[in-house]
Amino acid sequence: MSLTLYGFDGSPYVRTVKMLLKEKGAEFNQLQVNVMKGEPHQPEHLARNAFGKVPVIDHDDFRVIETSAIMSYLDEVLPGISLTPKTARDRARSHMAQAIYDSYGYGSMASVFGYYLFPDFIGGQNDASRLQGIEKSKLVLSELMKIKGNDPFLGGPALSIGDLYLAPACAYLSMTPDAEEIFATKGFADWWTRIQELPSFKATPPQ
Ligand SMILES: N[C@@H](CCC(=O)N[C@@H](CS)C(=O)NCC(=O)O)C(=O)O
Repeated sequence: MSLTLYGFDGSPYVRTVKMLLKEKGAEFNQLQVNVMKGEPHQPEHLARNAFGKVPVIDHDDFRVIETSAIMSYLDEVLPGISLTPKTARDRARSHMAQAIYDSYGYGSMASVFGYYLFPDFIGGQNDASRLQGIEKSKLVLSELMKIKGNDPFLGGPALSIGDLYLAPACAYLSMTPDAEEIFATKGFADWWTRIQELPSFKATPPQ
């Protein structure tokens, strides 16, 4: 069995996949496709993903693009702990977290952490978009914490794919002066402490 991950360590979506691979204890090769250098849009990577995005994985002769597909595929085929909750309701909670992050979270969070950490990549420091991003990120986190409720993780009692989606963008937000305001949401602090203690989180710092 061979497993190759295409995507560089600065990408939140790539880190989501790497955290799953670490949770599973899987062996894999990684080929750094650097988003900051525009490498996803070079012909070599466009042949892997015509939309010019990372991550991409090759599992033997089978290629998967799109983080949601990669995560559910790898969770199913790799041995180790399952990151898919056991009940239909907890699966829905994890899935809601993933979809909310994809649809409303990543873009708004990136307009905040990108402002400080990667201004050139997001087309320069735009205060209006950063302020809008702060408000939307707060809404996203407060809705996700409602989904979590009193459980330790977004999909219930155990770590699931939904948590692995949210963690990397929160790591970038935590490096900005806006983190305190965005993270003030009820329930977030406990979840964030738990995530930062995960060996899979510690083993995948952005570079
Ligand atoms: N829908 C894609 C989104 C992945 C994505 O946005 N990846 C970013 C890095 S975090 C990327 O490849 N950006 C390159 C670019 O847009 O030029 C997925 O779920 O995998």
